[in-house]
Amino acid sequence: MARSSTLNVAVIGVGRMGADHVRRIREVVSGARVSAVVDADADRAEAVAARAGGCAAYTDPAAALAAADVDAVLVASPGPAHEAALLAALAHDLPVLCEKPLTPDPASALRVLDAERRLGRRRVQVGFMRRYDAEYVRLEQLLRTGRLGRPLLLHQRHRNVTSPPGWTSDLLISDSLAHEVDATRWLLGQEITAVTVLRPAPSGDAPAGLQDPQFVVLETDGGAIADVEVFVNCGFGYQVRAQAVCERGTAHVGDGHAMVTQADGRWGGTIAQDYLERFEDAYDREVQTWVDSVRHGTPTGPSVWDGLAAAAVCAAGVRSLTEGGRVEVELPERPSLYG
Ligand code: ISE
Repeated sequence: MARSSTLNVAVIGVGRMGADHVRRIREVVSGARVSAVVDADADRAEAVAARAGGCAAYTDPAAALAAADVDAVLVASPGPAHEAALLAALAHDLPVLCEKPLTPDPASALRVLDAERRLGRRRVQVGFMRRYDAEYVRLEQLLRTGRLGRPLLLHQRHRNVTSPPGWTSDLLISDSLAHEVDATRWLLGQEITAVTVLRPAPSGDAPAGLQDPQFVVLETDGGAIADVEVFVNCGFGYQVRAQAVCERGTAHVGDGHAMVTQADGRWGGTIAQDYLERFEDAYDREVQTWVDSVRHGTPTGPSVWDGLAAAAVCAAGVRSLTEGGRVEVELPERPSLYG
């Protein structure tokens, strides 16, 4: 693709997240346009394509990727559909931004990694958006300077208002905790070696049978310990926080009080209700950075290796949840392609 030309993006999966990315590419991001949308629901694909204008609707990802005016792919379909979409995109040597999880399990993530390695260059970026959130970026930069000494502990919180219908206890790990798994690896610059999932008494407000909340302990190869509360029916807001405890100080992000009011004998603010609101700026920055990077070469954000590492940690987490106890993470050697 010529450097100056507009990037024609096919968006695969136009449910809530994918439709928001279509809007973002149309209204916020520069240097790209949506040339195709794909969804198993033909009516939904048609409706999103009509809103986007100048865009074709497909139900079959393979047909969309074979179209002449597709330079890049954004995958926002449900996790189990990612492997097929990623392998098809890599077969066409197209750059991809794939929503998390890369794939739902390590075996399929490894197949994607092998396909990218065969191409010999990075084509895929994984949508771990915390890496583009202004507060998280500041925390990562601070930790990297070493000014507070070594990070010893990382306390994280991941709360959703309610879980989607049919949600399972495993999904609190593979779909929600996956973000904190990546944030832990990125913030600390360390790999996670073992996972222990603890099961507090479930909330009476969670659907029957759902283990919610969960408390997860992650051990790293640098000797740090990270804990994560995952609570997806907290009822009051979407809250994602991290506090690093270092040798000479602590740093805390995620309170994000944009405005505090004081009136009628009270003070307070509002809490975001979902991830599209809480991470709106981060998503904008993520997609713009991806577009800029692929227009000039290869994606620079979270890689297939990061997606595989998250899948391996989550698989260990699901085992700990179901069998109990501490489970070690099984991760192959990091290939040189991923530095
Ligand atoms: C969802 O898929 C997300 O990615 C959200 O960021 C997360 O908070 C939620 O728990 C997941 O199910």
